[in-house]
Amino acid sequence: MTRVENAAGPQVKRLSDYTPPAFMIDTVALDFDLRDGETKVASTLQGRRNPQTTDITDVLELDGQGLRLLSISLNGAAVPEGGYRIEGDKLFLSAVPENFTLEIVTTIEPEKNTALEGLYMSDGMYCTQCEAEGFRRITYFPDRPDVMAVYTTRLEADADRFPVLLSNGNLMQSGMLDEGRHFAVWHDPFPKPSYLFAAVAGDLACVRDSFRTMSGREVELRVYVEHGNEHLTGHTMDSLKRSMKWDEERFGLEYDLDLFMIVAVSHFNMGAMENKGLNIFNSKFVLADPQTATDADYERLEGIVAHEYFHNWTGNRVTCRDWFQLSLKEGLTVFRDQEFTSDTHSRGVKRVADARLLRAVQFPEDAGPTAHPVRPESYLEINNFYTVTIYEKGAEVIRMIHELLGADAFRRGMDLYFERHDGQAVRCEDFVAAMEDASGIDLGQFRLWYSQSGTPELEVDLAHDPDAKTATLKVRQILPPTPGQPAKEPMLIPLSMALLDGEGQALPLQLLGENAEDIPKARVLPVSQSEQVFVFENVDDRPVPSLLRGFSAPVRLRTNRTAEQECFLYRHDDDPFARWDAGQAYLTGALTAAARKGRYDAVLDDDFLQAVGEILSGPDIEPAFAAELLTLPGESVLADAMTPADPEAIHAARNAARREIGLRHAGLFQESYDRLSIAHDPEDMSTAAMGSRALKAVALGYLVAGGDTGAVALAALQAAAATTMTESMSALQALNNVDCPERRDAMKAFHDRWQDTPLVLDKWFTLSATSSLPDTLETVKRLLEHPKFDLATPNRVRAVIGAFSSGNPVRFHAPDGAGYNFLADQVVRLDEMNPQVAARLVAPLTRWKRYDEARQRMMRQCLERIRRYAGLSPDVTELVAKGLGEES
Ligand code: B3K
Ligand code: ZN
Repeated sequence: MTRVENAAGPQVKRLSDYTPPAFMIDTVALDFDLRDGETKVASTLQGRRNPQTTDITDVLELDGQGLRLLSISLNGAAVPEGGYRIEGDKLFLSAVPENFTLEIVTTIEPEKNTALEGLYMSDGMYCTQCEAEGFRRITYFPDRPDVMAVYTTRLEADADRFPVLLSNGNLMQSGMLDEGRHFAVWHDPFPKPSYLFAAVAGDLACVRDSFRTMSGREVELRVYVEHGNEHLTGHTMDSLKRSMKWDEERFGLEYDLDLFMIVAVSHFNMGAMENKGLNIFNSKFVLADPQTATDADYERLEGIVAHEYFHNWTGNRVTCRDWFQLSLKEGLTVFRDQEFTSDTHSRGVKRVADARLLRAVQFPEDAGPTAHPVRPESYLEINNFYTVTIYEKGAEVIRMIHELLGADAFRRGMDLYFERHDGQAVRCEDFVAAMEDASGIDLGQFRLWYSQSGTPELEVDLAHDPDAKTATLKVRQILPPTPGQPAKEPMLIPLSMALLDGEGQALPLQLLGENAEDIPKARVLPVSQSEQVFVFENVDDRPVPSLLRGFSAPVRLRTNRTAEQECFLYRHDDDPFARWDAGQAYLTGALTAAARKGRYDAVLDDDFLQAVGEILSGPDIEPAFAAELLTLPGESVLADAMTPADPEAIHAARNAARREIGLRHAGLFQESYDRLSIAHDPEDMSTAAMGSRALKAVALGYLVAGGDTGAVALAALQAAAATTMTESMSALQALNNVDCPERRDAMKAFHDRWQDTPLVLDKWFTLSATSSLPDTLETVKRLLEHPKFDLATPNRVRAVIGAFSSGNPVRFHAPDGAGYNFLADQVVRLDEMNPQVAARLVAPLTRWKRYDEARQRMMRQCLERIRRYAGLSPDVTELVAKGLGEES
């Protein structure tokens, strides 16, 4: 499909320009005639003037991109040439009456659609992706989420090649036609915006199951996959059923159609899509068995299945008024999937994993040139706003509301939100108002979390007065400037805290002047001013403050705690997040200090090393949590804490710390490894078994890092003997940065074994691209010539180019700039084909301010080189402009 751009160039859209649609569409009847080389789409719209608007225009505005218009008729009469005009991606139809029927016939070429938006082909099947603005690539339509209509869809195609014809809702009719063709008619009774439309036509196998809802309705569940993959759908089906049950139990939300379908496709720009009743998934998040998917893959798959299912209420039944409100559905649905995982597995471990992600990816975004509020004010290309800020920071904002209101009031708020807005397209503000009204709690100041970008910094210092027996917490919030927001208002930051005595016991927290009854041992301090002081009474000895417990707010915490106190908390804090975080704070301090000095001996204190030993030998610690405690901050998190960031020094410091830990505790790691090897069935997918394997992988990693000669052999043996992908990958990961014949042999054996299984081959590509060995960039360039490399397959692009540029900082930031140039070349090459995926790759180049002058210059040059390229997509244009500091 050729890209047709507005003659005036892509336009910036602003929230402040929002106007309601002049016309609403009540029903849509679509008829797809799917034929090789040309698909004809006939659309019949029943519409009427929007009673909610005073706009008296008689011009109906439709979106359309890359369409060939065959005919257009209004209320049964062909519209003459002068009755409409097409300008760029808009069609303006004049003289539209109060009520109307509009019939439009267009043709499209799904075979040539490499952007994978709208209707396209993947491995010989037709499928769609309409969010955010893909529907306009199918037919002319008011392609905006506040136009909600009831859809009836007829699909017609060759019966042999496309025996399965699917769309949203319920199947109404199907049958054979002449010339070996057949048809199916689907009807979705729930009004929906166009972005939730979906259609699929292909030769697919179907796995069926069913779910009885809480009101006793039987819902049919189907998972469609390529023939031969049926046996890989078990975890998807199981996750779906558990999600359906959980949403009933936790939120009282029941599924509303009689049928729920998931279709797996190999070519997909992201993870999955929540189309009403017909979710379309990247096959990576559908297909799994212990031989081909790791435990981490199982967990991700489960989380994504849950997320898409939960969208049925938070997203589909109540949707967004406009795309500035994207976090209304995404932040809330991420919060819901996080809660599902926490209730299903380990809450503490999930909280740590979410915090890790936020710090590694969202904090840098919020600190860089693409920083934007959870509810942005403007955009050039909406696809660029499916970000960790909208999703993960958005979920943190919901979580803070949950904490401020308490679980019961939050639930009442959810109920009120659905009562008020079911079937509507609304704003983040409407959600917050429902929460306020249901709880009686004023969220006025809290709303700044939606409008102010950037990560707040919380400076918390403790002072103890032994004479007055008081402990004073001085809290300061610093709100760093971000693009377009030089100065900010103080925010409401819930700071969950406790004070621990020398034994690690929490002390009663009696605030100055407070009544002495029922004193809690943990509190959430409402930090609402730039500077604030909280005084606690009756504190005899100097306590250690346990801060930001449960990661109560998405902020950067700075304290006056000593390294010794951090190690103390790492040993004793009873809050899993705070315990883990104290360790991370200690490690970040120690490793960045080593990196700054360029000294890589004795990076870690004996105190910390001892604490590691206690974790390994301590009996009462959940293995998955122990694995988190023992995992050092990633290189990107460390880079974020060092100015200017020195990727090589950070890599060296982190390696040195790993070596020290591995050497010091070789015996304990070996013991853990042996104990965890014998105790479990490698195919047991329970939370406990997965946690034990995570710890075993950590142990193997440290054994190899410690440099013991036997360890490499042990990892090689594990790779050779592995019967599951988890075992196989943990061995290969342990070997991945060691230049040895064992690594080469194991990688070759893995490649040869899995070369015909694309999802597993992607793992080989990623391992190859993320090795920190010096010749990795050369390897990556060779990978692009590999017969199985394909620029048209987003999973593969991410597995090679994305993995290298985002997951291999030391090689990507090579001092000669070769990594940057490589990425710039690939972005330009891919942009012609798939702008959305190309734009995703640009981010690392935009963070140049974090590095030294030489790197800054080279990174900027690469951005400028990309910008000079003629015909650049709006997607990449926007990110490059922001990267170069040009505001849109
Ligand atoms: N809503 C989709 C994402 C659509 C991305 C469009 N570029 C998946 C999800 O968040 O559940
Ligand atoms: Zn989502």
